[in-house]
Amino acid sequence: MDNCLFCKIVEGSIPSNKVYEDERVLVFHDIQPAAPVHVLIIPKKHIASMNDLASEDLALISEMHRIAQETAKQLGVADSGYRLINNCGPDSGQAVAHLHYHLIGGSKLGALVQ
Ligand code: D5M
Repeated sequence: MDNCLFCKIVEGSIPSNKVYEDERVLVFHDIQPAAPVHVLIIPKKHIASMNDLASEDLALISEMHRIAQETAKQLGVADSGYRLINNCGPDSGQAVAHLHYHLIGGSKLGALVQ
């Protein structure tokens, strides 16, 4: 998708600090970390938001959850705990219109809603 930041990261025209990659999913460090561990888990396919998921995407979403579980282990937060967050739409603060999960941990996390 033209003009999508995360599509450009998938293509490699914008660099990222990668943690995991396969044919369908990419995991990379968030450029503005909110905690000691903060990575983004994205599908390589452009899906604008959770609202745009189709039933054909359900296997992909399931795979992203399995990769989140593995990434939490790899980054050492599986036992201490972490959050897996999706922002969808303006009120959530979604800034990048390419579906992504934030995996955040590595410290005691504060209240989610202010
Ligand atoms: O979160 C979008 C997230 O994307 C936000 O935490 C910053 C992050 N971001 C923005 N640009 C980059 C680059 N170039 N690399 C890594 N991370 C990036 P949202 O849920 O849409 O508010």
